[in-house]
Parts: sequence; C-alpha cells; structure tokens
Amino acid sequence: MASTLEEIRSGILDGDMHLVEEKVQEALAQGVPAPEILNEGLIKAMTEVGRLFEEGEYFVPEMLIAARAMKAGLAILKPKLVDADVKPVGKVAAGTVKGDLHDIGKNLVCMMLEGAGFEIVDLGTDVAPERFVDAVKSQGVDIVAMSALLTTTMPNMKNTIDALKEAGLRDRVKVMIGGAPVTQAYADEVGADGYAPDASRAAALARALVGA
Ligand code: B12
Repeated sequence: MASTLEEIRSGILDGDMHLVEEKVQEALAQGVPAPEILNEGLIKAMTEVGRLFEEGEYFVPEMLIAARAMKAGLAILKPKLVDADVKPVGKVAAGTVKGDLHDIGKNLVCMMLEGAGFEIVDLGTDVAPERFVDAVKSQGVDIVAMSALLTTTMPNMKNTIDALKEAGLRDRVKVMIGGAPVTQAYADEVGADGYAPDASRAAALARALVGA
C-alpha cells in the first residue's frame, strides 16, 4: 500500500489539489512531522515535476496545475511549519520589470521557487527599479528575480541592477533574470548572477545561488 507521503507526491504530479489537501491533513493526523511532509512530499514532488518538464513530458499547463496542487498542500502545512520553526531556504523578491505586464512565466517561477522551499515576495508586474530596491531594503531579501517578455523592457533589468548598485545594496543580494527574450549572454552583459530558461531550472538556480 502506498504511504501517505507517496500519495501526496502522486497527487501533486496528477495536479489533484483536493487529494493533496486530504492527504496532507491525513499525514499530519498520523503524526508525520510538518518538515518531513514539506521535504519528502511537496518539494520532492515539485522536483519531479521540474524533471518531467525538462524532459518534455510535462508542458506549462501540467506544471501550473501541479504547482496549484502543491500550493493547496502548502497552505495547510504553513501554520505547522511556523510552529516547528522551519526557516525558508531564502527569500525572493520577484517581479516583471517596468513597462511589462506579462506574468504567466513569472508566476510559474514563483510557484516553483515556493515548491523549492523559498519565501516569495511577489511584487507583481510593471515593477520599477526603485520598488525592487525598496523590497531589498525593507524585507531582508536574498534574491531579486526579474522577468521580462518584451525586448523593449529588458533594459529595465540593467536599470534595476544599476539602482541596486546606487543604493549600495548590490553586494547584499543575488540577482537572477529570465523570460523568453533573455539569454545567459544578456545576463552576463548586465551583470546578473544567473539566468535560467524555465521555472524548473530557475528553482535549481535559486538554490545554488543561496548555497542550499
Ligand atoms: C500571453 C501573452 C500576452 C498576454 C500576457 C498575459 C499575462 N497575464 O501574462 C497579453 C495579451 C496581455 C500580452 C500583451 C502584449 N504582448 Co504578449 N505575449 C504573450 C505570449 C503569447 C505568451 C507569453 C507567455 O505567457 N508564455 C508562457 C510562459 C510560461 O513562458 P515565459 O513567460 O517565457 O516564462 C518561462 C521562461 O521564460 C522562464 N522565466 C520567465 N520569467 C522568469 C524570471 C526568472 C528570474 C527566471 C530565472 C526565469 C523566468 O520561466 C518561465 C516558465 O518556464 C507571448 C508569445 C510567446 N511565445 O512568448 C507574447 C509576446 C511576449 N507578446 C508580445 C507583445 C508585442 C505584446 C504587446 C506589446 C502587444 C501589444 N501590441 O499590445 C503587449 C504588451 C503589454 C505589456 N506592456 O506588457 C511579443 C513580444 C515581442 C518582443 N520581441 O518584444 C510576443 C513575443 C508575441 C510576438 N511573437 O510578437 N501578451
């Protein structure tokens, strides 16, 4: 018979949020510690989702519904994790840069990062450089994650990095960038710490940037 943690994992892979909610409750009632449910259930399943996406077995819709199921489980688990004093792997301020309203990819990245154990400060879309700077100043952020889908808004990634430098904050945070027109070469050119082509690799990159 499958263990409850296995059922949570397969519920996430199938995108079955109701099953995931039910099984997370069941695991808690069985006395499985919340950090174990997080690591062996939710994060392990999202790692597998990322692998399936990279291998071309899952596409964006499968990834979105898996992430939604993971979030449903995480919502039940969160208060217990606070009780157990589980610290997130790191804090990420994520946003689509100024002038750009595309947020599907950015939201997917946020969900995968959450699935990888990060706390997310989602700044939304059309985020001006000074708003990223404020988030770093006031929220103890470890990583700034910027998304751009328009070639015309990509320069705002560099403008944000410059604003972080001007505010004397550049050494305090890692900067990662992505979005369809963005490349590793562009990341190198603007002085970002990392680039990833998709949400699954964004999660792996973020963990590497904080040394997790
Ligand atoms: C959906 C869409 C829209 C929707 C956006 C809805 C929304 N809520 O996001 C609407 C209709 C609003 C829209 C508007 C416009 N759009 Co539009 N849009 C698209 C479309 C079809 C899909 C984008 C998308 O969601 N892809 C799916 C997601 C999952 O992929 P993704 O965003 O690339 O994200 C992945 C990776 O890039 C990466 N990633 C993303 N962000 C980050 C961040 C980090 C840190 C990391 C590590 C990784 C990462 O991970 C993600 C998941 O795997 C694209 C075409 C395309 N094929 O890209 C055009 C496209 C981006 N749009 C385009 C244009 C021109 C526009 C408009 C200017 C049109 C107009 N004349 O009004 C406006 C601009 C509005 C604005 N100011 O932003 C052009 C851009 C051309 C260019 N070279 O700049 C495109 C390429 C269409 C085209 N072929 O012409 N658009």
